[in-house]
Amino acid sequence: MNGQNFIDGQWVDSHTHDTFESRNPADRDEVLGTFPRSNAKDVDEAVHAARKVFPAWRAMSRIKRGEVFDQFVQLIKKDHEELSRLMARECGKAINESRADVTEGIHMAQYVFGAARMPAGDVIASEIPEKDAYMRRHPKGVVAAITPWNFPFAIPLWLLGPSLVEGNTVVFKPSEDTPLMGQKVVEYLERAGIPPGVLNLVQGDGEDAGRPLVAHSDVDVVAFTGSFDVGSEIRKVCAQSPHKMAVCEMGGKNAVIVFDDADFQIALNAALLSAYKTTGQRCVSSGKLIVHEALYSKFCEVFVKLSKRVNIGDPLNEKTLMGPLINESGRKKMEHYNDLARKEGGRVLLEGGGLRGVEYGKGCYVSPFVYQMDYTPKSRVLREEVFAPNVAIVPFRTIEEAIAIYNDTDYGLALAVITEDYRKARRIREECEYGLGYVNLPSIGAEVHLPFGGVKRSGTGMPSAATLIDAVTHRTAWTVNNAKEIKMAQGLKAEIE
Ligand code: UN1
Repeated sequence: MNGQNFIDGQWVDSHTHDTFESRNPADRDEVLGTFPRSNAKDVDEAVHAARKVFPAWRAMSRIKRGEVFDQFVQLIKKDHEELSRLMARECGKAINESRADVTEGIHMAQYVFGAARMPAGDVIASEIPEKDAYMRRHPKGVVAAITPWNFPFAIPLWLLGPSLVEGNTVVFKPSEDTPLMGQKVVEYLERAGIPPGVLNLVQGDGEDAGRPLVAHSDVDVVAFTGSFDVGSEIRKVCAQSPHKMAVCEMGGKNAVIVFDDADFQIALNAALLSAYKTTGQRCVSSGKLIVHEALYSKFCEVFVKLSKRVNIGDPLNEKTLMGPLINESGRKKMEHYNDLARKEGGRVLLEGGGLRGVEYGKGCYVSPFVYQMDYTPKSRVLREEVFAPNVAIVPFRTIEEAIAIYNDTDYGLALAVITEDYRKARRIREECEYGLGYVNLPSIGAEVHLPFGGVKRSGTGMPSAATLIDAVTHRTAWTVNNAKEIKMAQGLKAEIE
């Protein structure tokens, strides 16, 4: 298929007339489509279209804007399976997880449709009895949404849903690894009735399309999910503008903390799911298992035994747990960290990394790499994100040690704690640095109506998903005097003498 940009309600090619391909990471010979390699001129047209229609979209009833998402849900439900299969082919995500990704997108659309009928502000008390005071949310204007390939349906919905229902217009640039899913999101929103110019799609890479979009003077908010390096670049660019806000969800170095009283089965399953779902390519994946010394050797033994049984292969096979990594640089990065783990003193329990051979030859397949690692401060493999199934199992003795091992990273996104003791869980809750905490669960599996975001290098502290509303709206104060004379707060005299 020949993909296009969507600008001001029209499907158009890029001014560059240049294109790029989307290939199946499980079979690099399969081309899913070609897409426009857009440049600053395309971006400018898209932002211009979004700016032009903003007053009309803002003036529309919030409930009517929400109804677009009801229509969208109805269309997506009919094509759920087809979209899931396309996603599995475009990003290599196992089919069961691809289905869950589409479902999560549906959930976000349902959420914003419902939220459109909920209060758009608050009634607030005043010092003056005759004064009525309100907090009213106003849309900010044009939102640039830049999304990753690993949740190519759900995350666009996380960003587009709240932005659009609150009355902003959007320029959307999906990852260059999943342009087809990006185009699908827009096609369905168009069919659901989004008016021309309200949602614009610009395909392309970060350098030629993403950069001018972030820098554009008519963009008010940049909502981004992706790497720390790109996110911090975006924040710098936005900081140079007098008004622009950056909302960035970046990486994580997450962990599962297993206490000595843990339910062993829950601990194992939580660790396996956190490490291997999406082949370790979630920002909430855990490559650091912090395990109490009393359980350590048994845990290592069983975890490795089960890691050997992980089904790796075709994402469309129902039994597959791990599809391929997204691309060759993902595989190189994993191999780099496997080597680093050895250099930093890791004791390898399960050799893993790139898989070759007939079955795997056409994709970037990898197998789990598992190692024991004693904690040393500043260890890079225990602090940096790998985005692949590279798993360190680290022993600890005291809860203070577990907390220190968890916190010793520049990231602070997700943690899971496995214990039957509520006091231990509570200390983890209070003393670890994270945005998402899970008790007796894996570190993955957010729900759309909860905040999603992290601290430190993981994010700007302005969560995405449903709570993105705080970033895409201004809280305005609106005060009304009902008295026949002016009365002032703070005891200010209201007469001119
Ligand atoms: C991400 O990995 O970028 O919590 C987001 C989860 C998902 C979202 C992950 N719903 O696992």
